[in-house]
Amino acid sequence: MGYKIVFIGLLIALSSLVIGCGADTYSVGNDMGWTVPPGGDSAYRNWAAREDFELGDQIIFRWIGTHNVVQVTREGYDNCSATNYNMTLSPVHTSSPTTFTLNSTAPHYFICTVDSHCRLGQRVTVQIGSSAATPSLIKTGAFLSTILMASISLLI
Ligand SMILES: [Cu+2]
Repeated sequence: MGYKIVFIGLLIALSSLVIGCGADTYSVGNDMGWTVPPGGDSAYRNWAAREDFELGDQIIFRWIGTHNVVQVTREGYDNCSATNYNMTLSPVHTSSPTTFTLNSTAPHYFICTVDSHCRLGQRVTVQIGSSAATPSLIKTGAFLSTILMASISLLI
């Protein structure tokens, strides 16, 4: 009987490990960091397009020099404005690094409000639940059910 309890314990540990692996951390712009990108905001569009963001992931803004980061609404993003309180969804963070957790499936918009940095391209949209994120969820589910099936067949 003892081995069954150990095995079930191992199973629970393994499952929580798999679930824990779901949350990732992303550094905005990778090596470029959070800055005025040379080619306009396409630099951040391209960065975001290459990543598979999921609920619970963390994104880190790192910068050198005078910048800040504030989460804004779509309107704030489009207008490069955080002056109206209706457009801001977070305080203006002025020290690097600043981390945000992706806690809703709605698009997340971030801008820098220093001078004309946003208009020059220092803004980014982070979109969760894109089609690219689905395969990893399916993989996790398939892996978990494989473990469960294997354990059930061993216990019987
Ligand atoms: Cu800036």
